[in-house]
Amino acid sequence: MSALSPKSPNWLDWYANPSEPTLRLPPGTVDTHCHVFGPQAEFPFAPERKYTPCDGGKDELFALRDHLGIARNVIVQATCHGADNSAMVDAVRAADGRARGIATVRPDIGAAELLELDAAGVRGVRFNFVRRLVDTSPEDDLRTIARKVAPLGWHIVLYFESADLPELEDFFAELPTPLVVDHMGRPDVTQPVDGPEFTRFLRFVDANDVWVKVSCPERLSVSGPPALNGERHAYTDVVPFARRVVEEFPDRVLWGTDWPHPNLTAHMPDDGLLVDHVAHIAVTDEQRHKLLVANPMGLYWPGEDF
Ligand code: 0GY
Repeated sequence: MSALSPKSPNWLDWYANPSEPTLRLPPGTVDTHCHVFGPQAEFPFAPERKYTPCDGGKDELFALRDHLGIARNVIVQATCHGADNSAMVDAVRAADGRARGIATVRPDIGAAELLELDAAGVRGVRFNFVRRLVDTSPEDDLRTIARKVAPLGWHIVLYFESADLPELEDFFAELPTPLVVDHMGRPDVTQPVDGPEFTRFLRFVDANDVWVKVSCPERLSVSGPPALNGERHAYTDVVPFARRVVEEFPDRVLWGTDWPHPNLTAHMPDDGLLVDHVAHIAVTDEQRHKLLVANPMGLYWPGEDF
């Protein structure tokens, strides 16, 4: 076997002992955005990857799920695994119906392979436009993929920087599947929540019935985590953005941990605190039930009881 690659310089590992959340998640809560990394010895990382992470496999993911009071996961293919979906599919299969997957595929993927992914629990593909993570994909290739996955009833998960939305918006609007946007389209939270950039994003969401993950406050925040003084209200500068989306689109918002939190540079979040953050962005029981249970169940486990 070839030698294992060392982690990227200054890589931050996931938080080993997350706190007990103060917020009790409603039964049936779905974490719609998490990843698995390897383990590398079993599932090697892709040669074209832009980073080499620490291991973060299915056993650790399921342990976190149980610790936080989460019922189900949607495991999104991480770019460090390229278009080799084996680690993600292995995790989804091992979850025994309690996980779905989002794959990365190439345009030449065949019908049999797509059906195999579908049978394993994959329900969508991710199109990634974040330049530090992937080489650019020609829009024609993405259209081909979209055409192939649409008949399966899958959706497309879009990951982009907010500054790139104006040039991508028309392409997104033409896609033939439901759309889900990661991390609220990565707003610049130093801008006003009613400023032109976020207003444009909200218009795009409204016009195209887009689903929005109000995830990753730790990635978007400039104010950062709380001081280590027992305060559990973190990432306060992101709250107005997430709350606005939850209030305007209560039936199309989704939440996720983003564990194992790739490519963070300043700090690694305590996943217990990320759960407590939910109470600040979805402030009523009804909002939280939609965000955490009803919406993701409708999208990923339609027809199943919560
Ligand atoms: C995220 C965000 C990032 C990375 C990936 O697949 C990935 O590598 O998604 C990032 O670096 O912003 O959603 O985990």
